[in-house]
Amino acid sequence: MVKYLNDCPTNNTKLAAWVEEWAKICKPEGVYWCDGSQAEYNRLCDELVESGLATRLNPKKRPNSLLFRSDPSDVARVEARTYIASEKQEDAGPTNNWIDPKELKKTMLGLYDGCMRGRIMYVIPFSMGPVGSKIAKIGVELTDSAYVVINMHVMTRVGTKVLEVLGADGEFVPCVHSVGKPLAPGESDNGIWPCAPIEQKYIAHFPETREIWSYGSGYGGNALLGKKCLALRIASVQARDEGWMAEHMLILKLTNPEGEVKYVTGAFPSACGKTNLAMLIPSIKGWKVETVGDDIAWMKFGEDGRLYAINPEAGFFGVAPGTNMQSNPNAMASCSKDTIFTNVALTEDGDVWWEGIGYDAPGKLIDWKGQEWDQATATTPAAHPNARFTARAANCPAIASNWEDPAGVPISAFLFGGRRPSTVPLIHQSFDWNHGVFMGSIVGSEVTAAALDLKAGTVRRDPFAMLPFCGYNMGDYFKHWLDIGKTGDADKLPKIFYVNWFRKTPEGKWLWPGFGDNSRVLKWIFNRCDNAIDAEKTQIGYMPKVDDIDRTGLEEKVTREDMEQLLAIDVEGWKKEVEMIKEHYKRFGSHLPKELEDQLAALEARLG
Ligand code: SAT
Ligand code: MN
Repeated sequence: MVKYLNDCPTNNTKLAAWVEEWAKICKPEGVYWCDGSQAEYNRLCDELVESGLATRLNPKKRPNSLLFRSDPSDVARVEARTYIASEKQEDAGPTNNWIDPKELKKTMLGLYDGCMRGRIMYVIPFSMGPVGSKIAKIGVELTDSAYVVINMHVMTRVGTKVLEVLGADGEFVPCVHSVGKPLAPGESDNGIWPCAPIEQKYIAHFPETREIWSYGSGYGGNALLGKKCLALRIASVQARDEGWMAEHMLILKLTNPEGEVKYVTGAFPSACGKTNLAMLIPSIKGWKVETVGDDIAWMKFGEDGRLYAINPEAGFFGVAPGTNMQSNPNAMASCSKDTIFTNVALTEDGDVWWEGIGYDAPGKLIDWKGQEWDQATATTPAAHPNARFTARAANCPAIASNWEDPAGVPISAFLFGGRRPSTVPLIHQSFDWNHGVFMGSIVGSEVTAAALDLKAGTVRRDPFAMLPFCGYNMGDYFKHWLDIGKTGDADKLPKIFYVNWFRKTPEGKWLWPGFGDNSRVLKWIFNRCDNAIDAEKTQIGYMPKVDDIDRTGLEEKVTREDMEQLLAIDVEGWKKEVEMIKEHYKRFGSHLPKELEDQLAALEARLG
């Protein structure tokens, strides 16, 4: 017998039956339908504090904010336990883990059987995108984690209003999540983050049936199923089938001194400063950058033939370490209140601290493992390097006033980039759409000596920054990008650019200051979108002339000679790059589109 803790608020019989079915499998103590209200959020926060899983921060320092410490084994997405269980292995492609869906379901049903004993099953109806937007999608997540519920409250739009849009026969993506730690009668978590051992963790996607099953982890992208699982892996499959785009991209609004506005999206591998770029404060006078999204963009063609983007999320799940008043004051403001912190350090006066916050630890701390920590003697970091803040987008001072426009915003430019100390210049623009798709397909970051399994100087490719997030064969995903170019009108499609903030001199000195000064490159991009400025046609694409990047006020930091280096074409380096791209492309076998092979051959020919 399923026990319901509140009345079923939906007349969607499919949804009600699905919840009942899973309650019978997971056997929770009770089923609770989330309404998405502030009262519900507050109540769950209080319960989490009472149970010892969360610490309430000093309201004078961080109003309405909590700190969680996860299990040390449950601190990040686990790509090795993330699966695309398509019917055919070929459809998952060479970059995804695959298991036969029948076999995986059998294994996971064994784990789900009784997995919520002693816990509540929360039913979270959520909308990815503004509620009711034509671009938005509805999901429903079942979870036995109140931590997941409060994070979903911040990261998505949750509750009754979503059920109203769903109606009696609307479609939803079913998402099942359990921390995988049933409780015996009388047992409690005792303040310890519940999760299952690594070999029992599964983050599973069934692209044909558009289902998400997650088991054993309570953390981030493993557990907040609207984010990477739905908004990227499942949505990328839907986008392919329906002719739109689900991308791992920030969205920013750029206004020039004349008040003209353009919207730009950008895909960068992790640790390339995507959140910082989305929230940057321009160093050039009269220009304004505002944030629409920092992680995911869903784009559809509008009636005028342009691509319109929405941010499917409602909050930021940002990396705390390294975030400070210099690198990202807007992110600092976003997490100044109403924030859920995970795995940062706690100060004596009930505030948070992390490495790279911009000041020394104010006295002794409690580190992310719950141990006393003293900066003078510490040998391990106080905050986990992947410690996070979950903050409301509405609390970001740079959030664009129209960030929730259900119609989306029209995109003028796509940016790609990675960490490339050599070879790749500060900025270059594609000749056309297909050349831009080529650029996206070769995105990557140079491996540093810190990654033991890879040779320093080699490039770890992360096409379109989608490597862990594409829900189908990545070769077919390249083809989908090419198809979008065929559907769209060349004049109306976004222009495509490749940026590299990470160029170094041969001696290892950074050539470009980055952060707010990236606005200087955005200015060139803005003007190129209007063809308001000429560019030089080079072997690798269109490029600015040395004086075309505005260096006003930066002349000493970045000299004309530095600029020449930043914009130089390293023909030998690019020839080596071509060989590396050949290796990279081999992986996709017969799924690699001919157009990309042609692009590579053309680049090789242009290099001479
Ligand atoms: O944990 S998340 O997947 O949400 C964040 C990330 O890994 O980029
Ligand atoms: Mn991301």
